[in-house]
Amino acid sequence: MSLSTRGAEAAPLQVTGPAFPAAIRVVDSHTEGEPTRVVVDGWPQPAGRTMAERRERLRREFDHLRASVVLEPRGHAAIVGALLTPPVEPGSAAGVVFFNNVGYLGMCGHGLIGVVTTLHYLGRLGPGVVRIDTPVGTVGAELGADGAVTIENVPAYCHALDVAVEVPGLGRVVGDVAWGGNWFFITHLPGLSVELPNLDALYRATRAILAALREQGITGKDGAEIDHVELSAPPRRADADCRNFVLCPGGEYDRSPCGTGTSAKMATLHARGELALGAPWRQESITGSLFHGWLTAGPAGLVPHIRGRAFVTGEATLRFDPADPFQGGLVP
Ligand code: PYC
Repeated sequence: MSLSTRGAEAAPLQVTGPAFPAAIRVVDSHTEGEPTRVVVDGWPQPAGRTMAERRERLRREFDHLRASVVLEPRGHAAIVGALLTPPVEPGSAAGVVFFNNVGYLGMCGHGLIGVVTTLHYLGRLGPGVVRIDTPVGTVGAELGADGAVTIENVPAYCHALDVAVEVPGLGRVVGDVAWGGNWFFITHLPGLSVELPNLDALYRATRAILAALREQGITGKDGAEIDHVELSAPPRRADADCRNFVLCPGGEYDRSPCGTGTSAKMATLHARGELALGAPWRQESITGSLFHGWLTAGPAGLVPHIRGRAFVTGEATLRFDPADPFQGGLVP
């Protein structure tokens, strides 16, 4: 029997649709448990003078690549992707747009730590400080001699303290609205333990809060959509100040303590007079991993610093067979 099945009799059906490259090369890592997939080759560069323009071009022209790189069968719903671009600001080494199972992020703290660790792994970056442009501003990252990465995030701020939202099944929930590179509603629900065996209940509660925020028109500044919900809880680790559960926009939870979420949390603590400039904040995730954070004062406001570690878990060449019914990913 011949293994060749390509007979002249069966010309493949030609379906026109979005164009896929033959291959895209990626490097996978996790940052304190949360996965990042950095695209290192094969994805056409989006045009645009700013990173926000490039993110928009990605949304309009290359969304099929986002889905095919992140989703099953090549990935899974929790992966955050990172597309590297040339920089847009003088003094920056690169630009990056982060994306996930449903769309695009402003900034991504765990993702930036993953990007720096990946660039080091590829031999493109040594220990020291780099500036990287994102759609919400330029951020800094320092790779330490021990392999840990410290990011200097975009300025964070607390938009509103003690905002009440009526949530079906939960009643009146009070929380803070804060920016840390993405928009967060940060609250705590006594009686709901932040433990992995309790994931179903945590998903139900945070998804209900997110839906109620949308229905009741509770937003960030200038009507910006709040797309992350963060629950704070007492720490389990002796070396942590707080444990969290963070629901991300695609409906998945952050396995890391969430860099932008920790930034937003520190801004709310500062607004309450509970975290001084320079004071350490040790944020534990639901998986038990830890970010070290602190705030400094910058010309544009509070600058969050987050330190954590990422580990490379694999390298892959993704293929896009035109005959594959799931060439563009298993889109839910
Ligand atoms: O670390 O900022 C973060 C983040 C956002 C979504 C997933 N991780």
